[in-house]
Amino acid sequence: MDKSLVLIKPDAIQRGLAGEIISRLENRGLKLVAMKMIQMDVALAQKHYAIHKGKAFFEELVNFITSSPIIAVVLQGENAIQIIRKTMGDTDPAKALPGTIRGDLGIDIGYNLIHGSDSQANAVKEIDLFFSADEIHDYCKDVDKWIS
Ligand code: IDP
Ligand code: MG
Repeated sequence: MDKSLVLIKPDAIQRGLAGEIISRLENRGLKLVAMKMIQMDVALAQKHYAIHKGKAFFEELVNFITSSPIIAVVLQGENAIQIIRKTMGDTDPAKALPGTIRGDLGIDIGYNLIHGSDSQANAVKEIDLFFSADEIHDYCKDVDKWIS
């Protein structure tokens, strides 16, 4: 079972879309196993987005992600990483397909509502940045018996 880190970004919180976005992921059948609202500091933002250091948009990205609270979520499920990325849509909302979170709710690449881990290795690293082991819940949903 994969686990993935999702961040509901400041623009989503500001626009009142947190519930809508989390709902779309829950509705796919993914299981919420951890959730917290935090305001990221610059050190955490730089670690989380380390791969983008040196790019033209890096400073803007760090400023934005630290500008207002976010909700960090861990979702679990078969192929969770891939399913979340598909449900998010293309990084640029202008290119994201209708039906995706970014394609339905976004318009600007800098304000694209959601972060989702892009690989198993990055998911492990990112979850570890935001959550301690005892904040991640291991529980069963009866419906899991029907689909696994
Ligand atoms: P992802 O969020 O779809 O994984 P990444 O390429 O990892 O996309 O980029 C991380 C974040 O950096 C994006 O979600 C977006 O907020 C921001 N970003 C990426 N490319 C640009 C750009 O060209 N201009 C402004 N912001 C960008
Ligand atoms: Mg990324």
